[in-house]
Formats: sequence, structure tokens, C-alpha cells
Amino acid sequence: MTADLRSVTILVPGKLHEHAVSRIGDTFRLVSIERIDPALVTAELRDTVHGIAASPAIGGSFVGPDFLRALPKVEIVANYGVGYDGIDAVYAGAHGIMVTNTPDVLTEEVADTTVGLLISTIREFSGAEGWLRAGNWARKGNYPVSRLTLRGRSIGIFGLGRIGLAVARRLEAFGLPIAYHNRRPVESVPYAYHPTLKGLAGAVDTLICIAPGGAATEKAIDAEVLSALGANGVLVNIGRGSTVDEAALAAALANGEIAAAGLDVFANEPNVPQALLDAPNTMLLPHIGSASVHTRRAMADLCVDNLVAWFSEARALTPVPETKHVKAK
Ligand code: NAP
Ligand code: 8YV
Repeated sequence: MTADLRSVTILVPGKLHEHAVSRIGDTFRLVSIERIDPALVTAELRDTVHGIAASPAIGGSFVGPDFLRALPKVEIVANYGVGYDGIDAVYAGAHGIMVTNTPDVLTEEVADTTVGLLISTIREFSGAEGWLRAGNWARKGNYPVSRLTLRGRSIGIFGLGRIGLAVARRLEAFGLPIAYHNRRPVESVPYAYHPTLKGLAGAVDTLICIAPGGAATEKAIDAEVLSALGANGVLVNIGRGSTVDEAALAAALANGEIAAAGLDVFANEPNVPQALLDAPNTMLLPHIGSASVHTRRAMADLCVDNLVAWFSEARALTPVPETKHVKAK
């Protein structure tokens, strides 16, 4: 690597994938602090840090105006993850700071996880395995047949983007009809578009959320949407926990207003509300959508490749839309 990059200081606040940390250390001057917190920014960091690599989705921390103001020389924030709701990208874009994320390299993995979560939720794989491991198969006989089936279901996708489309293609191959809701219809897809989320929920019995988090989708899946989904309804959320009103969801499950839910993401990770832990007919996963060695390494590489491209070629490989206009200094 060139001597130039060695003199560029990159801050890693909090935990980051070890391959990303190792590549940053081999390529740049790496500094770290315990968490994303402006109070931890020293005068030395203030004067020297030109880039940040972070995974703000973990632990609910946020790269916001306070943190960016504390680091006035920062030119780029490289997010480890495609969802960048942990960064104030609008503020960054307005202040000449590039934000990058890690799209595409995780799309197929997350789509695979979504389909696995959907089937496990409906066919109760977790409960059935627990039955076997507890010795109930030999002692009591067969695990009860599942109340629910994927057969005959109609799928609604909230967020037909890169991952949503990969999920749709998989489920199309399962012989299931697909509809979706985005702010805008997607051209050249054969799926039915619904201009409102409630309209989509009312038209299907299986709602899969793979929309981004943030203010625009905050608690979008609320009591009304769940009621529209109906008593045979299944919700799968692999997008962001903030998109679901978790109290309303727990109540809907407890009261039988919907039939089941499969959740990979939660509003306040890693804390899962007791009401959801207690709710019947749920499959709960600890945010593992992209979590294979293969895919996490590809995400780490793309996160660091963005920093390398920025500081050696004055361009970002995968800028987020809010900062596409930002030019290197
Ligand atoms: P993407 O290609 O940008 O797709 C996002 C889709 O959501 C777009 O179709 C967009 O369409 C729609 N959308 C955005 N805001 C909306 C709103 N306010 N109302 C309705 N629709 C909206 O992103 P992606 O790569 O598929 O990733 C999607 C999300 O998945 C990420 O942001 C992240 O939160 C989540 N994710 C989770 C995991 C996990 O491990 N569980 C892993 C990866 C990603 P319009 O712009 O037309 O509205
Ligand atoms: C990551 C994700 O695990 O890419 C995303 O948006 O939610 C996951 O792939 C997460 O961002 C890593 O912190």
C-alpha cells in the first residue's frame, strides 16, 4: 500500500468485523474508541481523523451530527452493512461527508435467511426440534402437525428493493403469488403494486418486511396493518425492528389477531421485549440475516474497499443516495 494511505487516519468506534479492522490497520493509520460517543473524541482525534468505519446498527449507537461535528476533518463514513439508519446520511450529505454502505454482497444471503425464517415460523421447526431433543418423540409420539402451511399463501413484500426482489424471486418459484409496497412502483416486475402498506396487508396473508429503518418507516407496521393482515396472517421482519410497533405485534399475537411472526430484528437490539419472548407462535432470531463467514467477510471487504477507493482514487464504490453528490476534497 502507498505511503499516502498510511498517513490517513481512520477511526473505528466500537466493534467492527475483525477482517475489516485488520485491513484498515494494514492499509491506513487505525485509531479506535470504545463506542460512537463525541465525549470520547480527543483533541488529537479531532485534528487527525479523516475517515470512519463503523457498524452503528450493533448496540443501537448512532453516527449523528454531534459525533460528526466533533470530527471536523472526516470526509467519509464507511458503514459495515447495507442498512445505514445508524448514520445521519442527510446531515452528512449536507456537510460534504460521503457515506458508503455494503449493498449487493449480502443480498442473496439475506434472501436465503428470509425464506428459511418464513418456513420455520410457519412449520414450527424450532418447536419440532425442541420436541425431539426433549425426548418427546420417543416418549409421547409425533410432534403435533403444524396449524399453518405455506401452501395457498399470498405474499406481500414491504420493501421490494435488492433483497426484497431476491426474496420475491425465491417465493415465486415456490408457486406463491407476490404483491408489494414501496413508495414508488418498480418497473418491469410482474408483481401487484399497492400504494399503501395497509392496502398491501389487507390483500395478502403473509407480510415480509425488508424495508430500511429510520424515521420514514418508524412503527409503520402498527395495530391497523396487523389487523388488516388478519387472523391467518404471518409477519416476517428481516428489515429493521424500528419498523414494527412491537407492543402492538405482541398484543396481536397474544389475541390471535395474527397467526404467527418470524423476527430477525428488534427495535432495541440486543434487547428483546419480554412481551415478544412470551408471545405465542413466534420464531425469534438474533439479527443473523447476513451472518455467514462468507458474506460477513464480503461486507467487511466492501466497507474497506470504499475507504481505499476514496483516499486513493477520490471516489466511493457504493455511496448511499443521500451523499452521491459529495466530491472528494
Ligand atoms: P434497497 O435495495 O434500498 O431496498 C429498500 C426498498 O424499500 C426499496 O424498494 C424502497 O423503495 C423501499 N422503501 C424505502 N423506504 C420506504 C418507505 N418509507 N416506504 C415504503 N417503502 C420504502 O435495500 P436492500 O439492500 O434491499 O436492504 C433493505 C434493508 O434490509 C436494509 O436497509 C436493512 O435495514 C435490511 N437488512 C437487514 C439485514 C439483516 O441481517 N436482518 C441484512 C441486510 C439488510 P422506494 O424507494 O420506492 O420506497
Ligand atoms: C448486518 C444488516 O449484520 O446490512 C445490514 O443492514 O442489518 C446486517 O447485514 C449489520 O448491519 C451489521 O451490523
